[in-house]
Amino acid sequence: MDKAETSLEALGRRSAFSSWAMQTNINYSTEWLAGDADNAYSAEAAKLAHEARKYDKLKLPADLKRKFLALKLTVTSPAPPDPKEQKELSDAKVWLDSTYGKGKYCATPEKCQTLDDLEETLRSSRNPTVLLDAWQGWRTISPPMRPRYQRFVELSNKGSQDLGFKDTADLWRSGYDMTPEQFSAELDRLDSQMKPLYEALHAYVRRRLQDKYGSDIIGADGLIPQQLTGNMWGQSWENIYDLVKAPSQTPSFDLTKRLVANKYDEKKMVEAGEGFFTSLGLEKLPATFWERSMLTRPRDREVVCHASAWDVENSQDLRIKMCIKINAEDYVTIHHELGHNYYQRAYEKQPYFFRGSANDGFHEALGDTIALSVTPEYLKQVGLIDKVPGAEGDIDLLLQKALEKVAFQPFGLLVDKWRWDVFSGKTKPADYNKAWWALVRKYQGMKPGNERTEEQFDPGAKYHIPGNTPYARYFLANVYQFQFYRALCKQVGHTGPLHRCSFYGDKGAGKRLNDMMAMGASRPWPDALEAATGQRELDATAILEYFAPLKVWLDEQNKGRSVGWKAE
Ligand code: X8Z
Ligand code: ZN
Repeated sequence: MDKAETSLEALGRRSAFSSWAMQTNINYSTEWLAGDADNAYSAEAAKLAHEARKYDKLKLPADLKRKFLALKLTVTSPAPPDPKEQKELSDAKVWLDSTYGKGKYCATPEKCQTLDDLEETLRSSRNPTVLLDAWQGWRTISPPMRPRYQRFVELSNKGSQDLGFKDTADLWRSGYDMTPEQFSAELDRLDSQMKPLYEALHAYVRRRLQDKYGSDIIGADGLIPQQLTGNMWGQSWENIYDLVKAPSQTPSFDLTKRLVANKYDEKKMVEAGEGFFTSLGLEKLPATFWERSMLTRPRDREVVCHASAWDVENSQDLRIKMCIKINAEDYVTIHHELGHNYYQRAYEKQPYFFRGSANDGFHEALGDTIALSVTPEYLKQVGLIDKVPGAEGDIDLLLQKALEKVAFQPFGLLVDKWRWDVFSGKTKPADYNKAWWALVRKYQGMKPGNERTEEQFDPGAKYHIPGNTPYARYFLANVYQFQFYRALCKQVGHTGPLHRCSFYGDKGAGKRLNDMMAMGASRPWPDALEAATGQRELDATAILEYFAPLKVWLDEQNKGRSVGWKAE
């Protein structure tokens, strides 16, 4: 095990440098380097994990057993035994990632738009024709991915089977200190706990969209057209807050406008995020963070803009890679990314296989927990707004947050529901698109902007599919973050409605979070959760408690109207 940790740490570092070079400057040479380094790491990990199977039946100390499992799970798409196929898999991974990064919609050869441009259109346009064009235009980047994705699935399954898993989905669901079946059941349990809240929000938003765009945009099935949600995938709806805000309530402030008015640039946005973490007693980011991070889209080269946080060398080489826009959405995302960096720094001293979070949902939840503390009271403290809205503004504040968090959950679930079926073979390649849209209808209660066929490959137009990043982690994170937040608010002695709590400046809250983060992946996740919250279970009551006043209000608004939709 010591030898495995040493060799994978070195190969992992090489792979991180190559991948950073590729993602911040996509070209033939950097793709070659990234593919080569990924291949070296994956092949070594597969070899070691395969050898380690001989210890499967031994009774080992808990620590060592955990490390052996981490060794098997270290590559999310494990290399098959044949070296030629290993190389083919690594090359496919890099190609899919860079193809997404380079993706452009060219309505005419002279007019090509990147994802940032198209997302801006979805955020701000209220013209249905323009919205549909941007929505379907982005989906022109992914049909070429289809055959390669199919091959990627085959090869990755071979690698997983060689390690004793049924398929790659089985491997992904093996990292949660319970069986894969129990994990799926946990997600369904949480989903049903939150469903009434989602349905109430969905019904309310649907009506307001009808008010805006006319009643014929919604058919008898009650499904919302995805391109009208202000987001490319309908995964969060905060960009259409202006359309759905409660007319009778006091309008709350517009954070995007306040950022612009206060002359925030990209760097200042990140400094503001850092300021929250340091207020909790955590150290400032290292000087190299500012030298090596990529904060804006470069004009002279292709990059992967999807936001990510890195610890390239595990020695304070923290960086983020992001194409920041001055708006409220990116303000939250910056806190999310810095949460990853602070987590990485906290577990730096752990042995290689324990340098990770308790499970992947924890890593995604940390920064979001901080961002929940970005309350009007906090924004006033840092000078972004002049006046804190009174209690009469509560519904609007909650509505705004629900458009971000509650709206997300069905999407957070469906992405991996799709992949689990793809990896297991339940969904055949000939039905990739059909299966995707069936899940969108079932969970999101949405429909595509226009007719979709198997000529297209719409899952490939969402970063995490070509980027091969598991997605259930974000669903979990949305549950965990409210558990963390509720516990910390209790610790700082907050009274009053939960959503008005900010633990900004509280060193005790910072210590509690950091102590949990410093455990890394060394203990089963319920232990880490307990350290931070006193609870050992995933529990959606915290998110439900947060939104309880909004739920009452939504139910009133929806009285006498239909709630729900027909998915079939
Ligand atoms: O991918 C991300 C982060 C990087 S880990 C920006 N998120 C998901 C997404 O964008 O789809 C954060 C929320 C969900
Ligand atoms: Zn993240």
